[in-house]
Amino acid sequence: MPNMSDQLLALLGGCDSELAKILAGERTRQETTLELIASENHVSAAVTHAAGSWMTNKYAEGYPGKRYYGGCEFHDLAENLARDRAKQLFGCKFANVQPHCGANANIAAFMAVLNPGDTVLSLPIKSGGHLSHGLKVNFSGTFYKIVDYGLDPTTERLDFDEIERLAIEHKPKLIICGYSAYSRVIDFARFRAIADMVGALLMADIAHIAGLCATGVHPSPFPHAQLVTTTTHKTLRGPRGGMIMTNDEELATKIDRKVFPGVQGGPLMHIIAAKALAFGEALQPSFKTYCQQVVKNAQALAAELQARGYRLCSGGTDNHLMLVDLRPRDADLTGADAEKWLEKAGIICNKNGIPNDPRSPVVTSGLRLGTPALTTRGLGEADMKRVGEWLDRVMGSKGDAETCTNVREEIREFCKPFPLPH
Ligand code: DSN
Repeated sequence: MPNMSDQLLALLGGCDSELAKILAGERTRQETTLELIASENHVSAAVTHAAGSWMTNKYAEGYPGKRYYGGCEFHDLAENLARDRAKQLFGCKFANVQPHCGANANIAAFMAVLNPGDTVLSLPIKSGGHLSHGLKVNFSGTFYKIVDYGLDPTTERLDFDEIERLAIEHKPKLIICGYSAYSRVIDFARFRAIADMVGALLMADIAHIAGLCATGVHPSPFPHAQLVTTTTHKTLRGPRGGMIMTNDEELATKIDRKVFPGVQGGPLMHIIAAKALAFGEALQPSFKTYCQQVVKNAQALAAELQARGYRLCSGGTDNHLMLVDLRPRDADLTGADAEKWLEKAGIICNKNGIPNDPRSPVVTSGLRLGTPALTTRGLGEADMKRVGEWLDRVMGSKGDAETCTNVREEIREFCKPFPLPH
């Protein structure tokens, strides 16, 4: 099969050598580094090229069969295919595949069920939640009354007694579960029981764990959550985008209206075509094996880091990510320094606050590490031991220039048998 990335670069080289150089540089960067950002992945060549296809040329405001523009015959087919595959994948009755991203999906979901000023109970970003779940400077914190629930300070896990107490006290209209930096299984049934107790709706934002939920590697939010939002590009390994799902027909109508015309204009039809393709890939048995390996790899990396003196928030991981408290290894080590040093050495990750972090969000005492991208490249549990050694060597040296250069070269060599999908 021809290498389509090479073909794209050759085409660009002929018409825009400046951009061709930038794209080639990024491909080499991805190919020669270890990607440990928990929210990133490497899509298949087919998804890359569907997302870069001529489907980008079309305006298709509206929904299949009810568009505001002519010429949508194939766009209707692509969007219906994406919707049907999403429903099959998650075992639900309705999917809107148009949100451009996870935050847009959340805006539309909020607008479908809330009025400005209504109360929402959610986990704040500083404890592992997402900014669109109620951060003051975000739309969510601006237009709605947000009540925070926290994690149990000892176990660093969800504290359902406290969540129930807050729900009874504040009577929220919406309770949100699903997080950006929480490494444990989410008990959706328990959340629904609390929501029902106070007459709230339950929204699960499964942006991070979508692939795991689709394959049964993490329990499904259905039938518990009435509203399910997600991104399509993290563990689900599709193009960058968002989606909203529900089983409730009345809610489905409201969601459609809030996505378009409520929040967005023309859908990104090239991305919707790529979503259809990625959902088809995720329906294959091999995708379940992949998701199982993502978790095994995360657990292997977690064990290696613990053996080297790092503390993992909540004591470990059940999913694709871990939150590493750096202080027990070195009290002066910050997430910001570690992120910078590791990048020099070819390991890409992000600094992350840990629960009750005494340092600011731009400094932090932690790192968030995830295994979806490395697992896509074919790395296994034994490789995670090596990754843990490199992480520790760089951080243990305090970013010493020679150590970073040596590790960078070792990683460049190590990556060769693990090419990106082209
Ligand atoms: N920025 C994403 C993440 O890294 O978790 C969430 O939107």
